[in-house]
Amino acid sequence: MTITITAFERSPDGGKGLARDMRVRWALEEVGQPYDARLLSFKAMKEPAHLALHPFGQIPTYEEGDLALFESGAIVFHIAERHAGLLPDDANARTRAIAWMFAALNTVEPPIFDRDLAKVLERDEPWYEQRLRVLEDSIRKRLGDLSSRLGDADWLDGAFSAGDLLMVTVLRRLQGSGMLEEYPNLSAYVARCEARPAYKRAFDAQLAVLTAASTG
Ligand code: GTB
Repeated sequence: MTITITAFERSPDGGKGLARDMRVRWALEEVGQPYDARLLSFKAMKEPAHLALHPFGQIPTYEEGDLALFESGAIVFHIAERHAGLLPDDANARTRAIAWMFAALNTVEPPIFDRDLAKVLERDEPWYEQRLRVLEDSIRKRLGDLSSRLGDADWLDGAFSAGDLLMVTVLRRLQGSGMLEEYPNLSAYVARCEARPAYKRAFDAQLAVLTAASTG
């Protein structure tokens, strides 16, 4: 059955692979599932056809036969459940990998997301610098704890899993901020993921969208 995901027609990140279709593309590449990408403008995302798939008018979505999904975490979880390669077979290890998926999205991503938002929306506020400091302190606390837990292991818990995949898509948003670079084992962890052939294929696919848009 053909899998179709949605992605930005023109990602505001300029091809850095920071939009959330990247995690879905990467998960599909890890498990060897081919997919099509339907590209959407910001306008099309808010039109009824897309709102029927995604109640908040966002990307990514995922369609496969009569299944339509939204929320990148739910999509990655679905892919990991259906195909070998992203969740361990052992029941306890599998549950722990799922806990890391939640940790990435619920514990580590929120202050990183809030910082990105503040940098765009709150830059002119008189309290901006103070707010930025508070957010960066929260991020450093998460990174410090994560760095201690990872130690010198390659992955968060045993073999590479969907937990690592989501965590790294979250950490990548900090690249170049200086904060991630304060934790050499986390920088190396991100680099290890970026070196995976499946990651590279996903990255190239999202970049090709932008290249086609700028030459077309
Ligand atoms: N919780 C949802 C999920 O995980 O799927 C969040 C989905 C979401 O935020 N989608 C964004 C979107 O559709 C794109 S990924 N935005 C359009 C809208 O809301 O109207 C977020 C994103 C966008 C841009 C960058 N960037 O330029 O660096 C990074 C991440």
